[in-house]
Amino acid sequence: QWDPNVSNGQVIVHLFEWPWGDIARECEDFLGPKGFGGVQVSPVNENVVVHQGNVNRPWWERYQPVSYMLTTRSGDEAAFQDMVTRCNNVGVRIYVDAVINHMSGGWPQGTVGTGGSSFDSGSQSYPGVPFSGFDFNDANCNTASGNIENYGDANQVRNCKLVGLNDLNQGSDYVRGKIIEFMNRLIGFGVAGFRVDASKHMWPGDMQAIFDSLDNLRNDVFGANARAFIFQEVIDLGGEAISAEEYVGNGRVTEFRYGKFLGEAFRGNNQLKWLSDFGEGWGMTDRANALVFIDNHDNQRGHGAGGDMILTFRVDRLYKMGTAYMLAWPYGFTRIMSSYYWDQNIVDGQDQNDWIGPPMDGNENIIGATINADGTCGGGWICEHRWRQITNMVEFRNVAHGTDMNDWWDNGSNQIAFCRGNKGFIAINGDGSDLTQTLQTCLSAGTYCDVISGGLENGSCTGKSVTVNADGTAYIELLTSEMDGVLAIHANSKQ
Ligand code: ARE
Ligand code: CA
Repeated sequence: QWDPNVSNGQVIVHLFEWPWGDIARECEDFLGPKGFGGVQVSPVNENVVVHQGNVNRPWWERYQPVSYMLTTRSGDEAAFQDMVTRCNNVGVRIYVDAVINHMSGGWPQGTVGTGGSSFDSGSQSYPGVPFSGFDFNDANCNTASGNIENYGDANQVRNCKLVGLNDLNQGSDYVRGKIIEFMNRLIGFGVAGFRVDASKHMWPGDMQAIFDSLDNLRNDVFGANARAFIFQEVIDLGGEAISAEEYVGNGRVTEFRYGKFLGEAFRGNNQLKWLSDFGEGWGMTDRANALVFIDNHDNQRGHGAGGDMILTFRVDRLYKMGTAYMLAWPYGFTRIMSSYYWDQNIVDGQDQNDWIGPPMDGNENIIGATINADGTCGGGWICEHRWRQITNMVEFRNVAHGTDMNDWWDNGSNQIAFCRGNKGFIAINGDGSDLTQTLQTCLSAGTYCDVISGGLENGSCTGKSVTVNADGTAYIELLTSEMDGVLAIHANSKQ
């Protein structure tokens, strides 16, 4: 199902590795008031507790399920349920990262799960579900190692192990039943949908059978007959046996080319003027099927796809420019990444610290973000979603929702501007020279506050002001000396 079931806004944020209690508070204090539509949360079900050499509680342990008990480092079932209720109460939706392709891989007997369940990866015994050897795909996998060896062979991509992870057979009624039961429990708590992890590694038909069997969403929250929003993680940069298009019948797909293309453009490997037809014109999937983002939890640390072109918080000026473009541009359903910081240690192009998990205390419990007086985060959390320039562009996207792009302008290289109907106007300067132009803003005459250099606070503008003339034109100035390379005004920022 392609509709995100939002009510509060058009942008969701991935609060990567956040504890449930902190997310509940964030919904009430920030996301609700700022017009965010929802939150993608980290995997909710029990996972392997990883201690392996110097690798201590990596973030990626949460992608190795042990059971469908709702106990992780983000909290237990009661905390999860409370979070969903409190977020829904302020109109903010919760989307669960559903890891249903596989269970854990490669851990000796005696390793425990975050909920205390025992399991044995080697004999494929997961008494907490229960799953046993019969429920996995080994007999359907034809590679010598049992792992995926060649992404050019669709059969092995779906029936063999992804990086050694025991591969569930979703063709089996029993396995389907357990997955459906798990997802329905979450729907019963009030979630609005799912990010479906490793979708490329499951047969679209099996997934459809599972999704068709899910309950309707909660009537009291979503009204009658609402269905779970599905966005499937399929990395498709082209050139493989499996394409994202095979999955659009089930729901949206993660459009990984989007962030890669934008990274290339903003990093100077392509000119911004070409972004005038960004989207289907660039070979990407239909906008109605796309879930888009600048970076995700994988490619911000060199996992997944996109390589070193991906923009992240580490290149903050470019990141804000890329994010502003994404939120102003009418393509796809948009997701913001919200990260924690870690020190990189790059050896031969590979970050040796790409495993590092969120800040934790001596008991290995996650220490969530602290909130500074200026609204930014502390304690090692980046909170891109609280960067003024990004938060304010969330409002821009909400205000412009339902309009098209019009009145594109560029200077022939990297200075661009466009309108969204008569609701919003944005200019971006990616050149090494000042932008000083009179441009069509499409807005009604008046004085507007630029929401990038500041914003409207209690009726007064803390940033630059733009005067729109009776004919909709305005003098726009975006100097290279300014902190940000973006100027944005919209119907709600009129002074
Ligand atoms: C970890 C260790 C491994 C170990 C394994 C088993 O790192 O060394 O063998 O555990 O013990 C995440 C991490 C993995 C981690 C895994 C389980 O990224 O490193 O393995 O958790 O703990 C492919 C998939 C795509 C997947 C990416 C990462 O197609 O679905 O790889 N993304 C999702 C999540 C990840 C998560 C998983 C799936 C697993 O977002 O966070 O893994 O649940 C080309 C192909 C892509 C391919 C990509 C990288 O671009 O087109 O399809 O993506 O290469 O291989
Ligand atoms: Ca599989």
